[in-house]
Amino acid sequence: MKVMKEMTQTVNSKWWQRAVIYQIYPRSFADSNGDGIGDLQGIIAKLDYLEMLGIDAIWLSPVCRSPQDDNGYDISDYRDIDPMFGTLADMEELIQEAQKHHIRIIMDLVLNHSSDEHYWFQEAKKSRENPYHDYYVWRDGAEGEYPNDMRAAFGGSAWEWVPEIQQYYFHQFSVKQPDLNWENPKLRQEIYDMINWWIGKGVGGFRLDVIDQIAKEPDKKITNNGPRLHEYLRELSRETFQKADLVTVGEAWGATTELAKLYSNPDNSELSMVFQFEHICLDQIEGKEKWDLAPLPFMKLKEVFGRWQTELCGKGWNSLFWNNHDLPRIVSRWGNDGQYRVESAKMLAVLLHGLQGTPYIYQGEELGMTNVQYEIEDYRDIETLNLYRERLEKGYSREEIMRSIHAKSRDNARTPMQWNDGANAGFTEGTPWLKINPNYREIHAKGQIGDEDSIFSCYQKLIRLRKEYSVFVDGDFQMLLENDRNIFAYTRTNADSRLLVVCNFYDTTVSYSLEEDVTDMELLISNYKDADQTGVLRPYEARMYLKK
Ligand code: TEU
Ligand code: CA
Repeated sequence: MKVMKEMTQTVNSKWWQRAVIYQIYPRSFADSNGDGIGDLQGIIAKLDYLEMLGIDAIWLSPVCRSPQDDNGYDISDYRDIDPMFGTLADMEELIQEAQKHHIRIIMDLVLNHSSDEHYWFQEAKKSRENPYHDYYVWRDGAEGEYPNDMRAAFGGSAWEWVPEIQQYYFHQFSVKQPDLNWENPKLRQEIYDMINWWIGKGVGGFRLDVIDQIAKEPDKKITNNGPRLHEYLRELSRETFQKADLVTVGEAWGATTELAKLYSNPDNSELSMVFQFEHICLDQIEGKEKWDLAPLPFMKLKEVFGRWQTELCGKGWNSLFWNNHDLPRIVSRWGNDGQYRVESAKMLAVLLHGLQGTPYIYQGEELGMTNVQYEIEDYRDIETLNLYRERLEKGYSREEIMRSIHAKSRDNARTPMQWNDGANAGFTEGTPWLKINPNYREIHAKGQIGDEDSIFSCYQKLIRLRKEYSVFVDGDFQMLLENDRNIFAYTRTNADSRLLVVCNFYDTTVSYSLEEDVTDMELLISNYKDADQTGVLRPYEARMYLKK
């Protein structure tokens, strides 16, 4: 009987609901040819490593042809690979080789904007009559008189003057990332054709960059969640994604639980799920920028996670993540990257992987890689460099700016992967494009593989458990110890079993009492060797129990 039940559940869930997805930032993962930049052959050489970890799919940050103004998020040819990363043949090889390792490749689609070096834009700026002109967002005006005061995410006005045609174009990100005009059905069709071409190459899905910004209406100063957004998404999905069994995840900074239920409607009319950022935006001064640091409001974090878990249950699907290529390293952020680095990295992993949704691991997270504290000369990220300049001009002190950069710079996530304790951490035989974190002599993959107490092994085990027990996928979430100021505790329950997760988020020992009787439960995973003492949690202690 029991076996039968497990089987129906497996049949009812989608592959991407049972999956764990691993994000690769290609330029920082593995360099195969010594030019200091990671590449596709480098990834192919590490597929054994990824299979050993147990992941099901790779989300690959953009590898298409690009002038790299924003590290590939400025695409100049959607149907070719940037020579820096390899060739189209390398990409096809990666898709096939990954398949042999039971890993699917998820491509990063940047559809809100292209590079200004894309053929479409080169044409578009030639004249107002050019057939590609309307692929972008233009407004008349006079030089120096911006259409309005909208700002770009990387600083400066969101409008750029093109003297040849006496018009401004709109860009939500850098000047080299002109926004595409989704109101134009011809542009939309070109995008669908391109996506179907990639589907034909056997990719397993797509991550959609800033997808909630495509329906912008600059005259009304609307960026996220424009009125036509879900209409566009349904058309996009119908014309492309629904033709294959793909996973699709949209990046949506403006998502609320209500919106997420539209995006991830189980009827498959839009996307599989979205990345929402409500938890990510908690440690900043409210109403200000991410650089304006505030301590993490832990009670709020619990409330946010709890609400997303409850609201989306059965009505949508969560993505679960602490990190990506835009965010600081979680162990340095909400863990402890000093004395308790190992314990806190594992605690954060256990907490996240027990929740309902699809977990994402960002490269190096499985090793407990940390933030860096470089001098400004050593940063490469356009957002960081612009912020530094802008805040100096505004009169901030250097110390204050560097404090923000050390805490929040995107380059924290982008330092090269630490493979071993040899030269350049085994990342490259040349000079790395971004300095390696000096702690690579202690923190590296080689030292963790096969060590059952390592962070790597903890991630490996969490992935294995997810494959073993359906309760990870479909169990109902219930928050416990709601008012506890140190502990995050919850259960997940389905017809077969029940998971209990208790995590101490802080560096002090705390006690607790639960109604749940753990004496007849199996301790599935924990981050201290002798974890038999109930009612007490040591610094960053995490335990996950199972009752069958
Ligand atoms: O990020 C969207 C985005 O809003 C971030 O740039 C965010 O503003 C910033 O990282 C945090 O302050 C996506 C990509 O993930 C990012 O790498 C790109 O730079 C951006 O879109 C533009 O394509
Ligand atoms: Ca290379």
